[in-house]
Amino acid sequence: MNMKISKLNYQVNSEKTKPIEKVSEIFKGFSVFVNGFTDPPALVIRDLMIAHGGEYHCYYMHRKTSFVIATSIANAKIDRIREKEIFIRADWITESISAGRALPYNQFLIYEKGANEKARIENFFTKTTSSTNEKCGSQSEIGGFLDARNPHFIKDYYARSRLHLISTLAQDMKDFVANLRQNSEKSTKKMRKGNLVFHIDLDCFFVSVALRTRSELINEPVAISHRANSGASSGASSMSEIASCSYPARKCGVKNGMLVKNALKMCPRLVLLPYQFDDYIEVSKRIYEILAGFSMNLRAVSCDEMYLSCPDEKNQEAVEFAEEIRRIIREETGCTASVGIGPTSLIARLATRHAKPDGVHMVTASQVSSFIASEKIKNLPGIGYQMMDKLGENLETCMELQTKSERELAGIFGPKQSAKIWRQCRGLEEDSEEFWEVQIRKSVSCDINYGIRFGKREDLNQLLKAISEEIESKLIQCQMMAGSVTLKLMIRSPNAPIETAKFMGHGHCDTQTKTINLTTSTCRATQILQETMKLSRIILASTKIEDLRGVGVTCAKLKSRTRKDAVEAVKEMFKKKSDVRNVEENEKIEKSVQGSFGFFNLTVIEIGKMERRQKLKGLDWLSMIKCAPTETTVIRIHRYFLFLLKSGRFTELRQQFQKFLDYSADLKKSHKSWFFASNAIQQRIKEESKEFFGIYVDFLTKNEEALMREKMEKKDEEKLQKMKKNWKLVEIIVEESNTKLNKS
Ligand code: DCP
Ligand code: CA
Ligand code: CA
Repeated sequence: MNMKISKLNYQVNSEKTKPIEKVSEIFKGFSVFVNGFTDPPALVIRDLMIAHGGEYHCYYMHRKTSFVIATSIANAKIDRIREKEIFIRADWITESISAGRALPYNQFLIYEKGANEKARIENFFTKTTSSTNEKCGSQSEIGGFLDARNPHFIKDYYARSRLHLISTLAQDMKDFVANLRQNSEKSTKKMRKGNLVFHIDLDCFFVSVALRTRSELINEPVAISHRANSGASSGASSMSEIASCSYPARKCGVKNGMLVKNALKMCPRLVLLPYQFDDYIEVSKRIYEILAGFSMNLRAVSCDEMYLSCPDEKNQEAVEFAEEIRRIIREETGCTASVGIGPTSLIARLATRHAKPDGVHMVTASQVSSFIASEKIKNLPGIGYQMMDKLGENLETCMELQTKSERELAGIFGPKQSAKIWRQCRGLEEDSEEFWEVQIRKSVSCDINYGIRFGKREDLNQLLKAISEEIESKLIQCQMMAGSVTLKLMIRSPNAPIETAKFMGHGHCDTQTKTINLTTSTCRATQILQETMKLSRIILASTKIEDLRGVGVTCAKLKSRTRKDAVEAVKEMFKKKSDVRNVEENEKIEKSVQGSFGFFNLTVIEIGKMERRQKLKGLDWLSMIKCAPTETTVIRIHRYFLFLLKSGRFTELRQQFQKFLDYSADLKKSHKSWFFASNAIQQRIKEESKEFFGIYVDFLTKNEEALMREKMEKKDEEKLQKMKKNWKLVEIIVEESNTKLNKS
């Protein structure tokens, strides 16, 4: 066999078979074997190698073939790789040719056994090192990726993990809704389900976000995955999963969660696009803000899905209302949402499937029994594959399930579950009290079970420090203090191999946990670190640090911070930032407040439904300032900017306010008295930022302020004197508006 292989390899490389002009000798002594789809494809690689003095092998020859050229490597395959088998990417060839020499292969490495864990796992730590990585030492950054010894590890781990992002976002949105309702009037704290429930879910969320800037792909089969490529074929061997796919792709049978390679088999035209994590966060937050503007009776489900209950909505107006929600979401985020409406959350959720994509579907109370009859059993919430399996038989629709008595069901699922299923398949399942109650976060945690190969105690301490900091920022974000700290360590089982099947994975482990109850609650990283280090010493007393494979910290017994705690925390944060940064860098500081406090105080201002809707769309101050300022217009404009300030939308505040000041100083665009009114409002907002955030949030940069002053100086001095009378008046009005606001 070896002879045959050698012969074939010889034939391919001999110039007789295919005369290829030799242009250089840069690959002299190197040979490659191509595995799977690559870019450039195998035939081009063959010609390139031969033209530049190298060899192309049709078969892999152990210890003879220098490199295997591939796009990626399946996790399962890593186990089977032999010594000296080196997997590299095809761009080693193209880049070497353009460099005029064979470049060191380790820059293009996919996997090399042993060799100091030079491997790079597909889907995870890609070669593209960020600028932060580059600064780090080489010990914890091998072959261009980070392991848990690197201080940037957690950030990197989270930034690349879509599942982590999805679960974090869902929890963030629950916190948002909880904060909103706890801070708002008593009536909304205890929410009662209304007579209609709206279930809102974005259509192919990740794809919708991607298509906002790629309108040419709107009717094409598109999917989001880690292995994004402009040409579909290069992803064909990939083991990546499809996170989200467009509706045209679904027509070919592609589904969310499917492996890319399978999806490409079904739909070779499938266009793969990369993740846009930051955009998902932004759109998700915006949608929640929009919906909170309609009703506080909100239940967060995930980053793209929520329930809204409207006690006062009439059937005939409900569809109109749903269309209004969809219109605003579309206009403000560029994404389409579908809405299902029903008398309970169960029916609303099932109705959404009929509304998709980009539609509304309503089921009235009188339609429930006929609607539910034809619904599929597997679409009922809580019914997974396992339960369908238990059910056995060929039951498909709820009507078929209705033939089973409660007793029969109890025999299969037990008494509690069967009662629920019995009601569900008849559409009788009502929302529980808890369903509409505030969902308060019970714990905050950070678990790392990847990339952990420590050599000394200090490595673990560094990771615990990073974890504690991560938890601190989470606690601040959700305005909670923790009363207990739990440390979970995963330790390699005595009989488990040191090298795990999944590269840098945790393999088979024994888990040990220890909890400590705190005498006073905390959100401080320093204290969390102190406790976890104590706990780790206890657990590791009889274990080697080299056997550690996973570290997790959970802070529980959470209690809400008071408003005072929160303001303190903001101050603290500014103090921290100002140590390292120039305080003048307003932009950055504003961002950090925005980032850490998110929606923090959206609710401090209680405003009516209509008004809130308007504020979210933006106030039409442009037309208001055409006439002389009145109490109403000054109050409304002031409230609008205050709203932006308190909801942490500083960038918008800055832009809008600058425009407002410019226009107010322009006699063509505004009534003359607005010049003073706008200044008074600016002053007031500054004061309020101090009251609220503990510091003056200067939402106009120095330059902009100087410009304003310049403009003012250019104004006719005489006119100014006349107007000064109005100035006092406006100040009083603004003062009053503020008092009213505080009372309301
Ligand atoms: N998601 C993911 N992996 C999955 C399922 C979902 O990464 N296996 C992400 C991508 C989705 C988002 O979560 O866009 C929302 O999930 P949905 O289940 O709501 O699915 P889509 O929004 O993509 O499609 P649909 O129109 O069916 O709601
Ligand atoms: Ca969705
Ligand atoms: Ca969803």
